[in-house]
Parts: sequence; C-alpha cells; structure tokens
Amino acid sequence: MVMVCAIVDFDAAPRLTFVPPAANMVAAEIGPPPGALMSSPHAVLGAIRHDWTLPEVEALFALPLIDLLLHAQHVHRSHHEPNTVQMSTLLSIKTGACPEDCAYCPQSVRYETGVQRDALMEIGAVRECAERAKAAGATRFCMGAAYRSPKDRELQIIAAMVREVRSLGLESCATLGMLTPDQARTLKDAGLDYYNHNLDTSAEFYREIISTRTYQDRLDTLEAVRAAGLKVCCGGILGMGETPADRAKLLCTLANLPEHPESVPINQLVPVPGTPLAERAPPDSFEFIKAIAVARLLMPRAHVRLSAGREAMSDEMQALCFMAGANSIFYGEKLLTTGNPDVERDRRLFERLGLRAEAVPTDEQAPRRGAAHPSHAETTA
Ligand code: SAM
Ligand code: DTB
Ligand code: SF4
Repeated sequence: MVMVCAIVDFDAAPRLTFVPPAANMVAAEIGPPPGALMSSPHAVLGAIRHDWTLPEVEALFALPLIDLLLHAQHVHRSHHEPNTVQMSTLLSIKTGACPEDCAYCPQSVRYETGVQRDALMEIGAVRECAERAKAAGATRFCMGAAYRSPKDRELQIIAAMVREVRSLGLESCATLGMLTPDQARTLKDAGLDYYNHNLDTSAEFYREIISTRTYQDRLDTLEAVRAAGLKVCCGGILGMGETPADRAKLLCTLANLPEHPESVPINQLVPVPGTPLAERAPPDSFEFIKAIAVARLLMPRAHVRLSAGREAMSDEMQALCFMAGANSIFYGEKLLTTGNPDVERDRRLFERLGLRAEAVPTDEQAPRRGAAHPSHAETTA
C-alpha cells in the first residue's frame, strides 16, 4: 500500500515537508524530504476533502513544478492503477445550430465557423459508431449534442441510443446541455453511466464567456444528475484568457462539490476560426500541466481526463500530463467537430510511454469508483 504523506503549509509561501513514512512504506517510493519541517500542517495531500480554500489551492499551484508532479503522482498511485488510462470515444449525435453563445464553441448558431449542421442521428448509425469505437479499443462511448437543453421527445431517442451502447458492453456518457431532474432520471433508467456537464471556468469569468445561461444553471443540472444516481463528468477549459486565479477557483469549486466528479475533463481550448476566442494564445504548457496535477491532488479518486487540445500537444507534454495524474483521454480521430490525435499516434504514444488501456470496471469494483487496483487502498486523513 502506498501512503501519501506530504504536508503543505498554506500559511506563508508554500513549503513542503513529509510526515514520517508509514511503516509499510518503502523509502525509495518517497525519496528524501524535499523541504524543511513545518509546525502547523493544514492539509495532508491525498485526503478526500470538500472544504478546500482558494489560498490552499493557489499554494499548490505555487509549488515548484517537480515537487507538484511528485506529490500528484504519489496521490495518483494511492487511488489508481499506475500507467493505466481510461479510453473514451466521442460522437456528436446532433451537431451545430445551438442557440447558446459559448464563446469557445464552434457549434453556436451565432458564429460563422463552417461547422455542418446535422439533425439528431439515427439510432442504428450511433450503434455502428459505438461498435467501431469498441473495436478500436475504447471502453466508454460519449454522445454529445449541441442543445441548450434537450426536448423530452429527443431525450427518448437518446435513451434508446444509451441502451444500444450499453448492450455492446461499453460504458455510456452523454452531454446534452441542461437537464431537469426528470430528464436525468430518464437517462439513468436507460442505463446511462455518466453525464458530462462542465463548469468550464470560474463563476466570475464564466459571465465573460457565456451570456445565455448562468453558473447556477450549470450547478443545478449537476445537482439533478447526481440526484438521479448518475456519475458526474465535470471539468473545464484552459486557455480562454482566464487568470491563474480563475483556474484555481474552477478546481476549488469542483473539489468542493458535495461529491467529487468521478471524471474531470481538463480541456485546452481548441481555438476555432469564427468563434470569439479564435485568436486566443494557448496557455503556458507548465500551467496546464500544473492544473492537471492540482486536479489530481484535490480529487484523488477522480479520473482526470487530458481532454480536448491533445492534437496540438507534443508527446512530451502529454507524458508530463500523465505524470501529473491524468488517467483518461478521448481516443479516436475526432472530438465533436474538431480533430484529435489519430488512433495510430496514440497507440505509438502508449507504447513509448508503457501505458495501457484501463478495462471497463466490473460491478464489484464500481463502489470504489476510481480505485482500479484492489491493492491500492484509499488514503484519507
Ligand atoms: N451543449 C452541451 C453543453 O454545453 O454542455 C454539450 C456539448 S459541449 C460542446 C461540451 C463541452 O465541450 C463544453 O462544456 C466545453 O467544455 C467543451 N468545448 C466546446 N468547445 C470547445 C473548444 N473549442 N475547446 C475546448 N473545449 C470545448
Ligand atoms: C469535454 O470536456 N470535452 C469534450 C466533451 N467534454 C464533450 C468536448 C470537446 C469539444 C472540442 C471542440 C469540438 O470538437 O467541437
Ligand atoms: Fe451549445 Fe454546448 Fe456549444 Fe455552448 S458548448 S454553444 S451549449 S453546444
């Protein structure tokens, strides 16, 4: 069992120390203490907490990169099988003509992005795409629709799609915009495993990115999804022009939800010509990697997904994201409307890094959620 025992002093400039290793800990797993001893530890990394403060989260971001990566990897290994990555494939089941004005999104009806509009797909065509995703090695199939919120008639069709995907032995995920509690229950009854609904950024910056709905609308849907018994996939986008404080606030909000999302997608903005954010420069690579590591530390059991934006990342950058605790990707040539690394590139990357795909969790493993490896016990404080 790997115990994680780093302590962060959140009072002053962040200083790290280690509590004495547990008796069952191999010294080599930890290495020498990287910092001075401290007198008033506030937090033990690896704890499942819902009371993170912004200064605490900012102190994690302020750590030297290598220290942060080291801690993130230790926490990662106490909850997850090392070197193992969950593989999701996305399909846009209804594309474009969305009435919302999300400044990053090529599917908004308000921007000329050249995205072809497509009505809700036929159920049989979705099944064929899911079969192909499974044959290529995906274990979760995520269906995305450019809706503000689905109509009940549309939801019935999507529920039938979910049943088809489940019948193939794939996990299912949907992202359809805002849901009522009844709609969330309908999806749950159809066998849906995950619902993706991102907070995207801090509450303050959200207003500059989207005017057609509020942060509270997003939180309400997340609550309905949770109440229906669905697993939550919720994360954000980096590179929209947000400040470091906005990033810290996003992760703090996610970590302080009543339950941590089981899946946390961290997207790098894919700047699409025609959208208001088309000219945004990419975020600093190390800031992006740090955000992955902080997400890992704040939500130790979650699968943290290195999500949109991989096509623009080097293999080395992706390797550092995995080191920081990312253990899920979108796999397959396309995201919703934009590109993703092709399957061959990902196969080579996994081979070079010694990574392997995570199996679909069995029902027996399901209650422990993120802990894919039975010998890796939870570390809570
Ligand atoms: N309409 C639904 C909604 O907004 O929740 C579902 C689909 S929407 C495309 C799902 C998520 O994709 C968004 O919340 C956003 O985080 C992400 N996304 C959209 N466009 C993106 C882009 N250009 N770059 C990175 N992420 C993007
Ligand atoms: C998420 O966080 N990222 C995915 C998924 N959830 C639905 C979407 C990325 C979309 C990137 C732009 C596009 O392909 O349209
Ligand atoms: Fe519509 Fe979702 Fe795109 Fe916003 S992110 S414009 S809600 S499809």
